[in-house]
Order: sequence, then structure tokens, then C-alpha cells
Amino acid sequence: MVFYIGASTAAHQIEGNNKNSDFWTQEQLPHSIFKEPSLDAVDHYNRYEEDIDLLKEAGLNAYRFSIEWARIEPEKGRFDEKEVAHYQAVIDYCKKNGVEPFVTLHHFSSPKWLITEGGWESEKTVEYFRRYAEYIITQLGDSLNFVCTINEANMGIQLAAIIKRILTQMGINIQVGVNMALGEEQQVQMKENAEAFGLAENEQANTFLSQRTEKGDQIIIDAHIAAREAIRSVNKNIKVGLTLSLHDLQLGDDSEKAKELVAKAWNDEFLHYLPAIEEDDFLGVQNYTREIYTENGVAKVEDETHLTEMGYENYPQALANVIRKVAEVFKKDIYITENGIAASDDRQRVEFIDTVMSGVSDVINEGLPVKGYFHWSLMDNFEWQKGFSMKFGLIEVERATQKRTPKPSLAYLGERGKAFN
Ligand code: GCO
Repeated sequence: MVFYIGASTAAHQIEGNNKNSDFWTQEQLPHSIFKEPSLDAVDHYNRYEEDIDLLKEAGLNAYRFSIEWARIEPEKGRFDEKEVAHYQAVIDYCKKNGVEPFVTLHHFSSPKWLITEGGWESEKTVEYFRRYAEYIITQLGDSLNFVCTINEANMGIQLAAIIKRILTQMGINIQVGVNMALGEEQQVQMKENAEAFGLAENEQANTFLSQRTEKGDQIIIDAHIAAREAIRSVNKNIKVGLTLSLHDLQLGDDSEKAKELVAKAWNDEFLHYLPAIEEDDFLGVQNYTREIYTENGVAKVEDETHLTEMGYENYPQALANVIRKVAEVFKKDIYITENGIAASDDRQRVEFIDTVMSGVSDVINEGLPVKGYFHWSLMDNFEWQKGFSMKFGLIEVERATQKRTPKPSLAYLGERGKAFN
């Protein structure tokens, strides 16, 4: 059984000109929450062959990327065969080069029309997503062995918890969720979104990255299950899973309150999804850091020199720790589908990868079913609301010319990956 050692990307963050998507619309708003628009991103839509060549030449054998629903179904019920052909070409190019394609069907961005229909707080989305998954696997499934239905199904829940934590720290105690009390700026943004998506004036645009309610969380779970069954009905040979963003949760003191907070956080971001994924073929684990809980909540990282450019702790040991915790209760295959560091100094990335790969080797030697590692990300890209300021890539991209320059960390990952096959 080959161990997959590769890199991950996401359509909206790298392809460019994703004009029928919800985030493209939001990026253009006068009071956008996005620092800058994605525009042509890093033009991967046109340069995917060059990028896959660089991945392959470094010794990597797998590429995780997403298919953009907003390209496949730009209007409700209308499927674009030209875009299907584009992704078939990407898949074919991977396979021609001995690179295993790991495809994600939804990576945060959605078709604009879906948000107009209620987005990720509307039960209709379950059927819309099932239908999209069935269609795309009917078209491309014979070329695929691994499909992730939804990237970071728990991200909306995590974002809601983070916002509630920040507001509480600011002494603002409001109920997080739909119709929450909003500041003036948020009210302007909400109005602009409602107009852009054709919603009622005070109706929230429920994108995948808006704060998820429990109802919305269930809709995502139902959408995953419906898509998994649709994929299997079309092609039973495909291995199906989803990915979750998971923290290495640690106790900063031995108070009962800290233990209670950690237990709740772990249930919210992982354990409560177990019934929905127990019939999956694998789980995609995505980890970037740890969170230390004391009786007062998540502890602030004292030493600022240990922060990544994203503002959280540079703690590569987190990955092996979180895999051990997942494997205690999830007994199917585990793929590390995202792990990386926002760092302009690539030496930090090399050090990060060194510690991470030693940890992956340790958990495999402990007998845990870890079958692949995908570094986030193949190339510097559009980091959502932060724009292009964060450097996660193994490949540097000069956006003015779209010139690619592999960083030393790309070859280093390829070199370390050899030990796994
Ligand atoms: C996520 C997404 C990626 C991010 C990456 C770096 O986990 O948020 O899957 O799209 O860009 O994690 O933050």
C-alpha cells in the first residue's frame, strides 16, 4: 500500500476568476470582509500542468485539490460540461504523471445562487449538494480513487466559537447565531450582502464561512451523508470521506473547569461528527496548532516569537498528538489532508516539516492507520479574508508575473517523504 505524500490546494484560493461563486460576490462589496479580491489568484486554472510538474519533480506522489461547484453548476440546475472537461484534464494530467488525485467536492466556496436559496442554513442545500456530487462523480468518478465531500465540515462551528470567545473577552455577551445583535459596520455589511444575494434586508448570507448554528451543522452532516451515498451509488470503488479542522487541545491547569472546556471543545469540533463518519472510508485530519485551556478558557500564547503569521502558535508537535486522539475512537484510515505554516521565512517551514514528519513516522510506528500526508499548501495563495498576505506555499508565486519559484521546503518534503515508501 503506497503512502501518499503530497500537497493540498483549494479552487477559489488558486484558480482565479471564480466569478459565479459567493466569495467572488462578497469580495466586490463596498464594505467587504475580504482584505482584497481574489481576481486571477495564482492562475492555477491555466497553469495547473506547470504546478503539477513541480510537485512531481520534488518527489511527491499525490495532489489534493478541489472541484469548484460554482464552475460546474453556475446556475441552479445548469451544469457546464466545459468545466467538467477542465477538471477531467487536471485529473488526467495528475495520473499521466503518476500523481494520485485526491479531490474535494466543496472547499468553502459555493455557487452564488445557493446563498440566494438560503445557503448552509437551508435544508434545500442537502439535495442540491447531493445532486452536484452525483453529477460530478457520474462524469469524473471512473478516474478517481479518493473523494472528500466537504472540506472542514466543522469550520462554521469553530468560527462561531471563536467569535463568541472574542466577544466574551470584550465583555460583550450576546447569543451567537442568526439575528445576533450586530455593530454598525456589521449591519452595513449584512445589508450589502442581502442586496448582493437578493435576500431580505435583514437576512444573513449563509456562506460556508458564516457562523454556523446547530441546525446548519446538521445540514452539513446530512449533505455529507447524502453525497457519500450518491457517490457510492455511482461508483462503489471510490473511497469517500470528509475533512475536519482539529486542534491539539491541551490542559493548562488541572482545574475541573479546564477539563470541562477541553471536553466540550473536542466534542464540538470532532466527537459529535463520529456517527456521521463511521461509515466513511477515511477521515481527512487538518491540523495547524494546539490550544491550551485553563479554567479561564483558551490561554494566550505568551511568547510572541512562537507565533506563525496567522497569529496562532507555531507548534508542529500538534499533528501527532491530534492523530493519536482521533485514532482512539475513529478506527478507519486517516489521511492528513492539511498541515502547514504561514511563514515568509521558508527555513521555518523546513523546521516545521522536519518535526511534523518525525511525528507522522512515530504514529505509524505505533500502528496507527495513517495512510498519507498532504502539506498545506502547494503554493502561496488567497487566504480568504486575509487575501494574499499569508505565505503557506511550498512554491512561491510572484503574482504580477505569476512566476513560480519552488522553495527549499518543497524538495525537503519530497526528500522526507521517501522514507514512507
Ligand atoms: C482551512 C482551509 C484552507 C486554509 C488553510 C490555512 O483549513 O481553513 O482548508 O483553505 O487556507 O487552512 O489557513
